[in-house]
Amino acid sequence: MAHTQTVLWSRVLDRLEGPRPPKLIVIDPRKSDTAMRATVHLSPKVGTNVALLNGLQHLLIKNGWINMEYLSKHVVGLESLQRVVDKYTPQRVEEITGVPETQLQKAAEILGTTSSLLSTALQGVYQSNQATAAACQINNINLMRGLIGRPGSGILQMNGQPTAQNNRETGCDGEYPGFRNFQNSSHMQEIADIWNIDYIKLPHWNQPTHIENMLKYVAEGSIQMFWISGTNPLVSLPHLHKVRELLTKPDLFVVTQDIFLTETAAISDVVLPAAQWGEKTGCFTNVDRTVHLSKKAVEPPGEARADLDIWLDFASRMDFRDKHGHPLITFTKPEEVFDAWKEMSYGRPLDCSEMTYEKLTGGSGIQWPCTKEYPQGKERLFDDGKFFTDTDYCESFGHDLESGAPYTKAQYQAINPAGRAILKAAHYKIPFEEPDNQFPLRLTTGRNVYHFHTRTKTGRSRKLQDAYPEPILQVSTADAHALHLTEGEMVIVRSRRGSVELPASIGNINEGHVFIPFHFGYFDARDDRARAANELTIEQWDPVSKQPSFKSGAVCIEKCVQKEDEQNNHAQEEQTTAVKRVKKEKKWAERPPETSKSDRGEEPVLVRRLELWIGATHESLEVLLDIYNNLIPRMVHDLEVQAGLQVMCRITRDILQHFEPVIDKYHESRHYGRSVVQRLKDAIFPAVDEATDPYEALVALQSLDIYLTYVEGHLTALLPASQAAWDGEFLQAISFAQSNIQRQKAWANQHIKVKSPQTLLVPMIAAEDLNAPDTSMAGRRKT
Ligand SMILES: Nc1nc2c(c(=O)[nH]1)N[C@H]1C(S)=C(S)[C@@H](COP(=O)(O)OP(=O)(O)OC[C@H]3O[C@@H](n4cnc5c(=O)[nH]c(N)nc54)[C@H](O)[C@@H]3O)O[C@H]1N2
Ligand SMILES: Nc1nc2c(c(=O)[nH]1)N[C@H]1C(S)=C(S)[C@@H](COP(=O)(O)OP(=O)(O)OC[C@H]3O[C@@H](n4cnc5c(=O)[nH]c(N)nc54)[C@H](O)[C@@H]3O)O[C@H]1N2
Ligand SMILES: [Mo]
Repeated sequence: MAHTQTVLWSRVLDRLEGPRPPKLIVIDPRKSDTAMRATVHLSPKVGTNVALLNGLQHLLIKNGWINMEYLSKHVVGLESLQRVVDKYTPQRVEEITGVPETQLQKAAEILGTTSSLLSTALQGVYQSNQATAAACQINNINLMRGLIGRPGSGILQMNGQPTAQNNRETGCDGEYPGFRNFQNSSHMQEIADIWNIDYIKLPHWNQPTHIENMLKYVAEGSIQMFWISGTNPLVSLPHLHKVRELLTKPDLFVVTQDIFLTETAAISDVVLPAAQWGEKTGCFTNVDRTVHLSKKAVEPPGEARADLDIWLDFASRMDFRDKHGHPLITFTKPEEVFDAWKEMSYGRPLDCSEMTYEKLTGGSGIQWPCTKEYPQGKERLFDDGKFFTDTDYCESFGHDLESGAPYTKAQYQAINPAGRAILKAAHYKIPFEEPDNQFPLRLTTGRNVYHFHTRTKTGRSRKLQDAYPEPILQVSTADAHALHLTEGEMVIVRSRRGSVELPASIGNINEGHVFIPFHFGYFDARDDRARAANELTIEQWDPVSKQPSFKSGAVCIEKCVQKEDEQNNHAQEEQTTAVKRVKKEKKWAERPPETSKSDRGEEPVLVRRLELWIGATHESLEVLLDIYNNLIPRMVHDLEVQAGLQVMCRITRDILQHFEPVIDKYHESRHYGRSVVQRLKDAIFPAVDEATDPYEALVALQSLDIYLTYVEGHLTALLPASQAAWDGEFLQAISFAQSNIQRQKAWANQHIKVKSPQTLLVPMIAAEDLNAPDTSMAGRRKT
């Protein structure tokens, strides 16, 4: 906080220096400037936040320091949380995190006995192992104590950048405008209505595509143009070697929109010069929901234009239309955009409908919600213990914290929060890349107060640059000693992904850990050393938030100066070669597209794989009919099943009928699907003439269930494809098929359940061959 949230920190310092100073608990593997002021500094191993926070909750519960009255009225999930944190005794927590038991107890006592509690977290949580799971545990602590929504108490789960919060609010950061839930069709319909577009044109089959997936699509070639605005990925994304390779692919067209010629701009096909904050008008939101209006102070230099003007120009050239053929985007200046946003925010938690540019001028901003009820904004949220968790209102149904899979509406309703907060529990899991003999140290990366991110601005400010002129490797005194390192000595740091060459700075970090600030790329480098922290980092991300794990990975250190007879160690930067490569390979980009085609030889034949998938779906349905007609009756002698089979055939034929127009429209190629489906059928349905054993009937029904899952998988993929194709009839046909395959699965499952107890529990005359090594039905039949 002392380095990165300097406004918040100055307030903390005020209190610490004032009368009745509060107690400060800091959790950080480094003895940071924030930790220097802590009453208790817990210094866990990088990546063990969940274990530590579970340990604190364990002690809160064990000591009866939780507010049962608050919990019973306003919170759900206490029992499952209790079951999990029960396992995190101080002793076990010490084993996992390295934090001494007594320290943990001291911190828990402060948390458990304080009458007010403000919690804040940032990237040491969100960019570390189990990011979302850990962030939830912080919320849990305030909730268990009932210390939220009152003066002096609350949770500041911070955003990093001044514009990060409003990005999230408006839907530029992996979610939908106004905290709308993509799994809630009325939320999606609201957006479509406000924009006056057809519902199907709103992509909502999933959360928006996150950056690592975008890079994957670049690699696969399905993204051919990449527009980068207001970010400098060639310094800030993990595993830079790979990012550089991808963004300099000869057939990728890269547009960069920035206020400076960054490392990323240097490899781009087109650079759009943007105006920066003082040169344009717009709003941003603080962590306490205060919306500020920032007015243009000076004209942008040269050809630079405000981002908004660039987007609007693009929109008008693209001639985007709404469903009535009118221009989709009608606003021309920031205030009109703000008015449109007010409409979009209406009725949502962040309702700004009563805000105006006029109200935002002169004072010090207004907190949302700003509505008829709260025309000057609302100071405090959750003061009534009501949370935004109603099924129809909530932003998300939540996720499986370990796998990241979104919960369904039904799963959410089973928790039934109905306006109560949800305690989410999680067990500690070890990080993906743990140290080993080859890479024995834990890497973490982050910031320094003098620089902002990739230094496009602070690197150009003489005072700031001089205050912190180059990156360092922070290493513990013990490790430095073991490696015979001296302060300022040049070292090479290696990971499985790359290496950097930096001077060492010794002390104030846990043993076994190293820290590198990620600010330094290559735009102002004076030599050819690799020095960006992200040369080393791993492209892993949190399964829920999709934020990269910048605080993770294993590295080793080598001295630069070797013994006399050996060559000195050196880590060479790759940015310069990347720029040269682009200049050479992307020559086509400077010519008109016609020439570029012939330049690349013959036009490649483009194939779309939808035809294959439709063919395979069709094939799987035809074979399903075969299975019903031929196989099942031979294996399941059961009147109830026989009768049901007629129904199943009818349902399947119905699906096929609805599917026909799709085949006609998009065409199909059945060859590939046919060979797969035949192999599957042969594998799961043994070749028998007639079977009478009830055990075999059970197996046959299970095989049917597997087969139906195979059919269903095709539909799972076709549904989002039909949405992305903006084809309502296609979508209808697939939805129809999905629900009707579901019906068939329900039928098969019902019969499995009916048969299983009799078949599995009641002893029958021993079929010796059940123990034979070949346990397949066909095999047993032979013996
Ligand atoms: N001066 C300055 N201020 C900034 C920025 C900047 O670049 N420069 N950037 C802004 C932005 S966008 C952001 S996101 C914020 C980031 O703000 P912070 O999150 O405060 O900054 P970081 O340095 O990334 O990480 C914070 C601390 O997390 C610790 N840490 C690392 N791994 C772990 C772990 O596993 N567990 C725990 N408990 N701690 C760990 C690190 O040692 C580090 O001290 O700063 C904002 N403010
Ligand atoms: N290893 C490691 N990597 C990290 C992190 C870490 O802790 N460790 N932190 C991560 C975090 S939290 C963040 S937020 C990212 C930051 O990563 P980036 O967003 O890539 O870093 P910035 O340097 O802020 O890049 C912003 C770019 O926008 C430009 N710019 C500034 N104002 C404007 C404007 O008004 N319009 C336009 N079009 N451009 C403008 C700047 O010149 C700059 O090139 O880095 C991430 N990367
Ligand atoms: Mo950030």
